[in-house]
Amino acid sequence: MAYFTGLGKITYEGAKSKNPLAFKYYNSKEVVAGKTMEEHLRFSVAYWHTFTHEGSDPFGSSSMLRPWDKYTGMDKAKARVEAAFELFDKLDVPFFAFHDRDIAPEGMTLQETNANLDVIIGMIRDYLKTSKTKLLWNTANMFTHPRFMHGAATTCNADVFAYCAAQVKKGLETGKELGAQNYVFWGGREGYVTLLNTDLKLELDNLARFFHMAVDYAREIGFAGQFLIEPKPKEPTKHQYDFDAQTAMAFLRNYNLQDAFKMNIEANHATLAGHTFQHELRMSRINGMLGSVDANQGDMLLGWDTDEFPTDLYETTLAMYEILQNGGLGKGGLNFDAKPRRESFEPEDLFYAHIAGMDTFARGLKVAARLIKDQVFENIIAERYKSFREGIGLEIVSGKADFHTLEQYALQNKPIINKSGRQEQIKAILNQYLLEV
Ligand code: XUL
Ligand code: CO
Repeated sequence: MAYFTGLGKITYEGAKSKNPLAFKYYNSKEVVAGKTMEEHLRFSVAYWHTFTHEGSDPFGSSSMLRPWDKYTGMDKAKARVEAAFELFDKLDVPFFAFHDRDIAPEGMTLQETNANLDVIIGMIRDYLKTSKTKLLWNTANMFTHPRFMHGAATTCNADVFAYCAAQVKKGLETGKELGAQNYVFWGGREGYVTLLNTDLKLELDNLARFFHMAVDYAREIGFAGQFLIEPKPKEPTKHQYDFDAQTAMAFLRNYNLQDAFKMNIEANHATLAGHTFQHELRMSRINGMLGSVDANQGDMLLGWDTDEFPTDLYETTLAMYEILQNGGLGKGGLNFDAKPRRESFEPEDLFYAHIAGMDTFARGLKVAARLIKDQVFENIIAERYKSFREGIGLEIVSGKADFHTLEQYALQNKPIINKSGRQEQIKAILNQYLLEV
């Protein structure tokens, strides 16, 4: 049965089109820097925002009008799968992503919960046989139910740790069965609220134990997906352990997990950590750990995770610059971890929102490709750091210098001459590229 009646396939009509239900910049087959847009961008629909989220916020109840809401329980879960594959097809997106509890409701016991899951997994598996859309990643929701109040793998309650292990074990089996390209760990409850009642060392050690068990089990069952950690500094927990990319990468190295994971960088999580989106992407990239992206944006006037669809060209351009410099996202993709605003409650808003996000990233890709082709930032940076390619700078970076030789050099009292960083001029160049492509 059709859920988005009256809405057809969304096609590319070009920048002059006035049709709100058409792509203006995303032309899936168009080749940019040697690959099609579809191959570069690897868009993914987030099941939770698009099919499960009902529009509630801490002050208000559901606002979304959803054609599957006439059903309840497992019937609603099944209707959502049908609607999902209809939307994937109409938007022509190559991927989607879900949490276990997005796709099927919990039962009274874990057995019942898993049985509910199995029904929906079977349905999704059947759709995947004919659909072009594949599973980018799945994950476990270990934050909504009150059992996770003290944490999931970092709980003070060993029974909860065991429950989480069972949940992720099932998640890895699900990922294998549905051919997931990745498996995500986002630790919404992995953190603490006050150190006055927290064994910080035990919680971190347990988190590492949990990850090692997951790696071992994936290997045991032959799950070939890439493991991803999704950093976020806070919300819902006051201090989350995977605070930002640098913190998460240091944690992985401390516990010898660095070869088994990459980062899933979310734009709004970056800004909550006091970073730019580009900072988190760059930090992951230069460490060889940029795996995937949750593509959204926050609101600079609000202090929480607003999960808006990305419409800021400046941000998507700089994000695509990092992704292109990374040689692409490999098994990762651009997952729209984003929801239409509570007041954009009609079903077609789901289409407008995705079209806006896809067009903004498509345009960002083209601008970024031109910036790289012209080596704009590379030339600026090479010039700025040229003192490290000759003389004393070359001795420093080639490991020949030490404090003795550097002191001797400094004692020559040669005049130190700095040059302008030209930030404003560089931003004006970036604007030229943004406006000209
Ligand atoms: C929460 C968030 C999650 C993860 C998956 O802020 O981003 O939806 O992406 O658990
Ligand atoms: Co996310």
